[in-house]
Amino acid sequence: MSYWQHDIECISRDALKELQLEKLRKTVSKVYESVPFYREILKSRGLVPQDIRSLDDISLLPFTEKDDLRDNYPFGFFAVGQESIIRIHASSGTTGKPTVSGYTARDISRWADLMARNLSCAGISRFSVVHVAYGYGLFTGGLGVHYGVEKLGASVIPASGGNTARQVQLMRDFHATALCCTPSYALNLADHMSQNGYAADDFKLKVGIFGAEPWADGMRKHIEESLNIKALDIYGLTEIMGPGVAMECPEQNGLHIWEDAFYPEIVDENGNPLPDGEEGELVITTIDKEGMPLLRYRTHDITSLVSEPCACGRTHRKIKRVKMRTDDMLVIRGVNVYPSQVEFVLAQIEGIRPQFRLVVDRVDNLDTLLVEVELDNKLIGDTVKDLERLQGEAKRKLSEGLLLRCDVKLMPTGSLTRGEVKAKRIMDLRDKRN
Ligand code: DLL
Repeated sequence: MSYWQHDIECISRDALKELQLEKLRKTVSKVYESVPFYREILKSRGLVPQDIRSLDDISLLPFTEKDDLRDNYPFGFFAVGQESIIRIHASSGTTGKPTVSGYTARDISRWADLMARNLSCAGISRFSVVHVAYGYGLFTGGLGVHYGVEKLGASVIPASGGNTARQVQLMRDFHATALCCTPSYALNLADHMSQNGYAADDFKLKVGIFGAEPWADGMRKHIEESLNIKALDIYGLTEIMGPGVAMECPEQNGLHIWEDAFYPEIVDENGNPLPDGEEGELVITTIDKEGMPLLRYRTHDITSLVSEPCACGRTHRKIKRVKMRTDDMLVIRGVNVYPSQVEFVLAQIEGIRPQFRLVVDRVDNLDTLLVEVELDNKLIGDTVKDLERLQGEAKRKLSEGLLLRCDVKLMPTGSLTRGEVKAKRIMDLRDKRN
């Protein structure tokens, strides 16, 4: 039996829009009553919730920025009292205070339901054994996926992150059929398997559900080949819910964003709405949340909306895979560099893996870029000459691809990720030099 909720996932676009408008109006009324931040902005614009009469009226509503959440840290955006909140998550907050998200019992149940839909979309059923190696804790990955697996009725292995050797053993012994973790950790698991003499046949894995960080098609190919699985992309963020806001279906050409729970928009750098198909920043309004509903949240993730019908039959629009964030861009000696460009170039070079870190520094007032990149384990044991040639090739291709001179350091397999929550792609030391 599958969890596919045909009525809602294949609902007609007109019925979906009607449902969205009803939920949007409820959400606006709720935040107007309960969240001073929104009430004050709406009042200052002379607006009351009843002014939202059509979905297009969403453009009357204010954007919410990560900084607004920080300014109201920790609970200023909660729309219910603490007695109604049953769980709190927070994102790591590498650049300041963490951003917090609070969930009511209904929110947790809705999230589990959406996650069950996501898993079902990947072909998982109650006959599946799902190994969850996303971190459990304040990070939404572990618990978010976990509750979805239970709701679906599959068996969950709550492995959390770390201890790769043990994870591989558990996956083999418990006959895991699905793996959920970050794509960079999936690569680590695959390496451990091949380094320790396991063959793909030793495992029953069929599908992987990977997300929480950008990963391109080169990385997908690498993972699919080494684990002999289908690798699907899952998107989400703490502020909006956690994993499961959007999920790739087996067509592998975009992620369905669940429009019965989220209202997506794409905007340009000035916040002006862009039509479907055009690339810009994803903005999400939650239309089915009680604990912390957000209006027009600026995700800073760059993507576009796909409105063409999908062969899988689901009618919810898709987002293209998120390759970069607006705030990911590095400016090095005046040249704009995105980590996704580096990943793209590295994917074309035999002998290295799409696992890298950009170290930016300033020497004698000049910016420098060092790309640390992991060697493919198949190359271990090759001669120093081979390594020198590989380093030279990577340096040349990166310098050409980025239009920027850079250095390359080859790193041992597995040295850049150790199953922490997410891969850290950028180390910018320039701030320390000022
Ligand atoms: O990463 C939630 C999550 C957990 C998603 C497990 C998928 C799987 P945060 O820690 O709040 O939440 O980080 C959210 O991560 O704004 C994106 O920039 C990035 N991100 C998440 N999923 C993807 C993805 C979780 N599939 C931020 N592709 C988001 C690219 C992603 N980037």
